[in-house]
Amino acid sequence: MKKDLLPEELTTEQQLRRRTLKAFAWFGLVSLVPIGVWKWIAAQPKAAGIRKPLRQVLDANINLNGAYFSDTHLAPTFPKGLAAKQVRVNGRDGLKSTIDLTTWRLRVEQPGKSALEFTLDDLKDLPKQDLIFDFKCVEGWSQIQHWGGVRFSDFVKKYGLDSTSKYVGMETPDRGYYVGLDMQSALHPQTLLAFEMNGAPLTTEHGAPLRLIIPVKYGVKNLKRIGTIRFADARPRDYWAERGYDYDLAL
Ligand SMILES: Nc1nc2c(c(=O)[nH]1)N[C@H]1C(S)=C(S)[C@@H](COP(=O)(O)O)O[C@H]1N2
Ligand SMILES: [Mo]
Repeated sequence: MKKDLLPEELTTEQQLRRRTLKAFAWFGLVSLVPIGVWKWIAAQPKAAGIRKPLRQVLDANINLNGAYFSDTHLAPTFPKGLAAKQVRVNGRDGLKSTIDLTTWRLRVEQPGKSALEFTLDDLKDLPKQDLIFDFKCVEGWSQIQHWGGVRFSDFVKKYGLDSTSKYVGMETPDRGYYVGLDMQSALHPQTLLAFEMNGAPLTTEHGAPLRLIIPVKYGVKNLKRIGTIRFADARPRDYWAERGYDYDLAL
């Protein structure tokens, strides 16, 4: 019988061949496991058109997404000095008519209740928040921007608004632009009703007198010039969802 050579007695070529064979043996063994697992998955019943074990992985991912932007998971914030001085302007839907800031009121509609109206001063009674974060547009640009306003959740709490509805819809006064938001995102601690940009009152093109800033969503959901906020269990209409975009547009 041929003597088994110690590794150091082998030529480089022999050592290489040995290692390759070893690797192939392991590869063969390991690949048997996934085949077995796959056969088992394929034999499982389907849930919502997908084999149950795969569906469960999907569901786990969806739950993870929810947890990612829960109260304890915040979008990264930056020091004021990093905020853009020239803030990009994008989208003028619902902003084409002129607006009289002295007569403007924020209208709030809730199921089974009469509509409420708020002035900007009513909002300014709440604790002011500054938020400097990376604003992201689906068109592919992002910019570090500095916004000031009050938490939507503080507004809901202070005026006892209906946080049990599934959705919140927001519209411009002329109804030319409108968005729908799931309640969890609306109540996120970084979601602001903003009346300031870079420490100064909002300009018309950035949504004066009041706009939405919602860092857990793409730019399109950050509605400028809010006229009405509507609480509802049915999914509110959404301008860009009607034009083929994903409804959630979560980051
Ligand atoms: N009323 C209104 N709000 C709007 C839009 C719009 O067209 N009309 N465009 C959205 C989009 S696509 C983006 S990226 C942001 C841009 O906000 P900015 O112009 O302050 O940068 O506003 C969002 N809010
Ligand atoms: Mo956008």
